[in-house]
Amino acid sequence: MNAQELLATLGVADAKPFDGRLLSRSPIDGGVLGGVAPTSLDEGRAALARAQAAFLRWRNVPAPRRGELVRLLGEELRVNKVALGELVSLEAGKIRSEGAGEVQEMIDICEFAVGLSRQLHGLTIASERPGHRMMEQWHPLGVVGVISAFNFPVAVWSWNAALALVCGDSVLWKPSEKTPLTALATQALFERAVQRFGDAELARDLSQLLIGGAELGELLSDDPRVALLSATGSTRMGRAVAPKVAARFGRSLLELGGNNAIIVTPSADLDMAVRAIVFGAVGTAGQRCTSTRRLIVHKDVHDELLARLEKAYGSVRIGDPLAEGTLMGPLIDRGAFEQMQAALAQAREQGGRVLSGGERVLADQLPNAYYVRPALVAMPAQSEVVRHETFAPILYVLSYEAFDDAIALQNEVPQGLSSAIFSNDVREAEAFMAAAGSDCGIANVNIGTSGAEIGGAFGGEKETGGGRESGSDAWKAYMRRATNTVNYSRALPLAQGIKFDL
Ligand code: UN1
Repeated sequence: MNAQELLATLGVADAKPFDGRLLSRSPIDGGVLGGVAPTSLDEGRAALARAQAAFLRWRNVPAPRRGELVRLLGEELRVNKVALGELVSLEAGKIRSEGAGEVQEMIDICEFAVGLSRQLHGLTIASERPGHRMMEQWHPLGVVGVISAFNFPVAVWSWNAALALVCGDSVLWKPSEKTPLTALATQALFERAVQRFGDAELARDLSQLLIGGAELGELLSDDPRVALLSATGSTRMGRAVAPKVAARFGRSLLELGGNNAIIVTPSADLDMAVRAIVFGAVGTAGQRCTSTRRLIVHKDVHDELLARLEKAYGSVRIGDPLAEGTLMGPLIDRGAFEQMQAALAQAREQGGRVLSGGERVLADQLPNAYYVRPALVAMPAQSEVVRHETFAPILYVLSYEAFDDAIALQNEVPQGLSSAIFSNDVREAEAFMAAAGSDCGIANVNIGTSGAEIGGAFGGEKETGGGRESGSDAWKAYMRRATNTVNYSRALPLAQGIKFDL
């Protein structure tokens, strides 16, 4: 199906190309998929007022009932998985199974959140005073702003929205300007869930879209009604947004750049390592925040691993992401291609040797699309370019001799999202996960850096921003905690033994 047919299937009517609107282009061929009316600043302000009103209604709804709305959203996503996944492929250039996989992550988080809607519990705490009880409660927080990137154009909203909604919050979503159509389609599915909820008036405006540029991001950063701003994107974006939120003592949840490494040790299962490395470095054309960007290989297995990798890289099918057998689709746009080329030029200047790939392909047939061969680059050291996140399929290879040096290299970058080790030596694997091991939010053994399940808390340290979303207890960021002390005695003892008798 083409984009217009997919949008119609998904319930979006108003997405026809029109001059002066924000155009959505497909990275597959550079063609226009549709046009969307951008949200003006005034409209954004009005949406924020509606979001605040929706929060004030929604916070009083029992959490399991809030879960029902998210259950219905999950149902809509299940029914429309193929169509929405295909639209993700058209607009973001992901291969078919990764487009569908992204929608599966949305379904998964909805199911997780439905269960969570009956488990938003706090602790009961032993009081030091007789006849007293202490407890904590988790209450809804407010309006949650969500800023998302092109590479996970729909799932990032759901990781935030599914939790925010069961937590009693309302959501304002600013998707990437590069992927407005998938956002419209997701919004349409959400509206269907609202209609089926049984009390559409109550659920009105619980999640709204703000389509446009940085001025809308600023609105979310600056307005004190946005209690939590969850922002996914570059470290540069995070640096613009986070100080503004902090200046008004708002909360932010940041998912910024990653510079994820895989360490391959002498005992590693190289068959498994090769598959994990290729998926991590080449999957989504290297445009995941969890993409594998660095390989730290023990010198004893270096040559064999690289020979195998070069062979595997040579067999990666590049092209139309919707065609059967394609493993790597296009880069998102020309800018991404230029950044990749600039990084490769810097790598050469810094002593790197491009072992394979890096060049553009299919340019004759598709002059407005940017397909590349994934690049494998041997580096003499972890130089400046290696320490920088380039959102493209470039894998820098470093070698090591002593295990501690591998850990030091892994940690010696500004970012701290994901990391992995391939080792069958239990001491190495445990040391990698221990306090002095990987400093990342995600540290895996014998699986790669990307493709995390939603059940774990997702996010990372240092320039990655420190936020955690998705599973585990990430929901706590979307609620406020109240500590309650109840005195059921007839006396008023003070804590710490203080005497204050009138
Ligand atoms: C991202 O690239 O913004 O672990 C998120 C993964 C996916 C999430 C990626 N579950 O690769």
